Amino acid sequence: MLIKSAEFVISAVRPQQYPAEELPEFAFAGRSNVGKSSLINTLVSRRKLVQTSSTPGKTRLINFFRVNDALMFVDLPGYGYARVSEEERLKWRPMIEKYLSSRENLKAVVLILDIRRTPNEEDAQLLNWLARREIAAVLVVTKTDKLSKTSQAKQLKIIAGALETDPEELVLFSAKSRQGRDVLWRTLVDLATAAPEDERA
Ligand SMILES: Nc1nc2c(ncn2[C@@H]2O[C@H](COP(=O)(O)OP(=O)(O)OP(=O)(O)O)[C@@H](O)[C@H]2O)c(=O)[nH]1
Ligand SMILES: [Mg+2]
Repeated sequence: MLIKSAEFVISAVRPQQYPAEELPEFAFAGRSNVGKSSLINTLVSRRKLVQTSSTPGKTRLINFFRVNDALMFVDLPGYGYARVSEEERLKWRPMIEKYLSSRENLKAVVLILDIRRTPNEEDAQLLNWLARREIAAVLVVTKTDKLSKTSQAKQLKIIAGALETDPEELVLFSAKSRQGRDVLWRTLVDLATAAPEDERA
């Protein structure tokens, strides 16, 4: 995918702050520090469009980015970071659920997982929550550069098992080597251009 433009639009907390629902939208979700913001930067080939950090809990608001004037990417705050205050943790769920359940233009949620870790209860809960609302989920396993090919294959089985899916359903990704960038772009473009259910022949 050739990126002609990628720009920050707004940081939102409340629905009134969300931008217009005029472009196909993708939200990026996952555990704190899993690599959500890095993945977006890799997709848009901008090193610093989205702020990344080795300190977990960096992204606290819902950040909207406009790509090629054709798509909207939404960087969601990560879940499960123990050291954010209880107050912030309690705000997370309603803020994210409100966003996910209200966006008419949301095409899919890209759920990002760390190849080195077994998915936890929160990952599984989010996936189930999306399935119940018939929101498409794209499963991406990132940081593949951290493991050998043999360990990767082993982890993929464990991750797929924990999420009750097939290892083939998982997109392998690395912000470091850029593995998976083209595959993920193709998946997103297909989802963005697919006709809505009721318009299909
Ligand atoms: N080796 C390697 N490191 C990565 C990769 N993706 C992200 N990282 C590192 O992981 C750390 C967290 O990355 P972020 O992109 O900020 O993660 P995040 O999920 O946005 O984190 P929060 O906003 O805090 O939830 C940073 O130190 C990144 O450099 C990857 O594919 N490979
Ligand atoms: Mg982030």
